[in-house]
Amino acid sequence: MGARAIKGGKYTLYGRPGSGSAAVEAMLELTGVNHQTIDVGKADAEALAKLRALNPLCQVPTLVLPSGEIMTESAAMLVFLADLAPKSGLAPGVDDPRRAKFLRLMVYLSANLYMSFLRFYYSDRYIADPAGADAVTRAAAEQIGFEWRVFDDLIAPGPFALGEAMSGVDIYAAMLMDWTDDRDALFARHPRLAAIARAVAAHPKIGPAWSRHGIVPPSA
Ligand SMILES: N[C@@H](CCC(=O)N[C@@H](CS)C(=O)NCC(=O)O)C(=O)O
Repeated sequence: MGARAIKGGKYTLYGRPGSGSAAVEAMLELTGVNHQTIDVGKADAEALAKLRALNPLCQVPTLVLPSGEIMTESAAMLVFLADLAPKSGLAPGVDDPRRAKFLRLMVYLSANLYMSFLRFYYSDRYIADPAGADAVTRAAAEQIGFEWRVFDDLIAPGPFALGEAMSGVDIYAAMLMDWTDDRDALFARHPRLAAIARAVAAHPKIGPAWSRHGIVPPSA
């Protein structure tokens, strides 16, 4: 299938407010591809069964490409969609010297922070003895703090993760920042992260998607 077919057809994003589908929804808006979103309520057995048939992990985001192919993994979707719209500058091209850092940071966020948030919010899945779940949550919170410190160091000097221009990394990171338990403390410790969260939320095509997902930017 050629690039035109990939761009021309309709994408279907299975998501849920406040979930990892927020960044993918924002990217679909930014790249201007034809798409629809389907909300999968946590208690909607029928919708969950449909999602499970597409993605055995029954997780959102799950993206159905125009070809019918199923895509899971938020970071992969963001890179894929940003690559479809090279003029958007949301993903440096393969020849761009910033490409390696772009890929590194996208996978860093997915493999580290996203996973730590899953331990934080779904702690009972990570320990056989339910009595230990609180300890898993506390350890995840510590790890999240550490991983934001490392991220902040990696993106210096800023203002955006890759320098002067916003990219998919900033959008992905801004969504994950919103999941941080004590956001005010995070933003006080890391003003560069707060600035990214504000700039991403202020983007006219991202703001509406953020509102649908209840993402509130930090005050100035
Ligand atoms: N590695 C996946 C993780 C997706 C994920 O865990 N999504 C959460 C919502 S943010 C979910 O659907 N959880 C429901 C469940 O696991 O039961 C990605 O990056 O897309």
